[in-house]
Amino acid sequence: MQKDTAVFSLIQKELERQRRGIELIASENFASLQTIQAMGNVMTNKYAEGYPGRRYYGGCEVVDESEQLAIDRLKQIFNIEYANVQPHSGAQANAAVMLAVLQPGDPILGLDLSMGGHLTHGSSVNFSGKLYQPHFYGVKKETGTVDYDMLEAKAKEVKPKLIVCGASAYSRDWDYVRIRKVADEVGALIMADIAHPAGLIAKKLLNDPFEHCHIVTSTTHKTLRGPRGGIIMVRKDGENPLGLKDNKGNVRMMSNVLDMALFPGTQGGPLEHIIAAKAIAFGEILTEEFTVYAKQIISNAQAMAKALRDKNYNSISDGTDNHLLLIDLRNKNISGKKAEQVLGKADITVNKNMVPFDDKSAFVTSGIRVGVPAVTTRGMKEEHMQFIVDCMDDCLTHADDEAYLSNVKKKVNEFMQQFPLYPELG
Ligand code: DSN
Repeated sequence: MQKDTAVFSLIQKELERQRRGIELIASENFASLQTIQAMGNVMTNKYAEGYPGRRYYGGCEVVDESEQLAIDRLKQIFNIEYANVQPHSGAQANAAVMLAVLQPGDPILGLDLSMGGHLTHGSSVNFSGKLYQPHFYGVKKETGTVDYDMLEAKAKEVKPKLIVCGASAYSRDWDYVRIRKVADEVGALIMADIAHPAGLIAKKLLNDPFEHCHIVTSTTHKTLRGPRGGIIMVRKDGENPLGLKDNKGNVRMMSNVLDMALFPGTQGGPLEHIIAAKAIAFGEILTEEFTVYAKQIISNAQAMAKALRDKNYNSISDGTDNHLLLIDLRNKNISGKKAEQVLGKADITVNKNMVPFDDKSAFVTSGIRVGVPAVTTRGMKEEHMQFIVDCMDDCLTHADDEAYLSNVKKKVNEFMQQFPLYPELG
């Protein structure tokens, strides 16, 4: 068959874009070359509905081994009893958990999307807000940190069946002990969605959600630096305070209920080629090299927070415990949308993001979200954060000067040559 040059030339173009730019999207990262190569393998040809050792197709003996390896490595990373590595994405993982533990119309309580939450935590445009009855807590206006008093008051008022913690634009750690206390009082389960900080939690650099939250979900491609995908995890498999039942009415272990909810509940055949790549990434996370990487993420984020503060940029909660910062641009007289466009012209990639109590819409926004996992993978250290912030500030203060922006872009492209990306790909 003829090589599809149309698509392969676009893949090459995307590689060049990634190489020359400063990637600050907090949810993105650069998977290792072996992880990427493993995604394009013959396991994509295999149907394997079911789980290792109990499939609905023949010929699964090899993918059984590979999926089991992914499961075992993931269990080792987080010291847990149950892991499901089949979710195609974080959204699929969350959908399966909700199917497992909720009935349609049940109340759920999550962090408001406009305050840093996630679509799948009850947004009205998402399945989670359409199938269930969503309620929200927020952050405090004065501090930008989660308002746990509000969470408690809301929980007592609406008696959620599920409390969701975790966020996509929140730079502080979580008080899982407090959330568990509330959950126990109102008889709720807790799902912690750790998609963003999972790599830092894996290395014990942040509070441990597994001790206090009944179910934990994540993506695998953010701070975990693996292939695109999702996972579902439980530390103590027997723990089932709501007495969850299977479709025959028997009370089951959490693992049984969750496995069934993922397949056949919400997904069909697992992507065994991606699961092989997950196994590779999980193996990398278990190394000491990844510990150094995770620590560097936090140091870089804090160096970036300082450099931004020095230039009078306000970040929500005035700093970070993790890998990201949410910058409120209202004192800089530029919208998030315009900032994203302007920085893009200099090959600095960020996303516009609403800030808590934003007066602009989600399409315009007053803020941008910046994260350092990807630039840390490129090899950057604290001292490089100053260069990035200087370039960002140069762009944002010359937002309508095309010639100036083009000069910053040249500087950025030259700077990035120090940090080769996939040199093996030529
Ligand atoms: N799209 C992810 C993020 O950027 O945080 C959330 O799903």
